[in-house]
Amino acid sequence: MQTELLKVSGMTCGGCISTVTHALQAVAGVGDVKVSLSAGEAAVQFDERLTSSEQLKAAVKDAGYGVDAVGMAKEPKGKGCCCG
Ligand SMILES: [Cu+2]
Repeated sequence: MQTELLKVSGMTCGGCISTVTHALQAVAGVGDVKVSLSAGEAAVQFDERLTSSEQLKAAVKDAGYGVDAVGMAKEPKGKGCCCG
């Protein structure tokens, strides 16, 4: 297992946290997921034999949020919040 820290943009409430958390947990091989709204980050523990950080990022994007690896953060430009 390894842990990837993703920078997630567009999260504004607890509903966003659960949307992102569930999207990541739906990826095969993902274990523990910890999403921080204030930091705009998701710490994802995953089995590198089953998935990759690219798939984790794709899952976050599919859920409607922006994502970047830490250190490559850009301005938020996601589709916006689950709560409008
Ligand atoms: Cu929200």
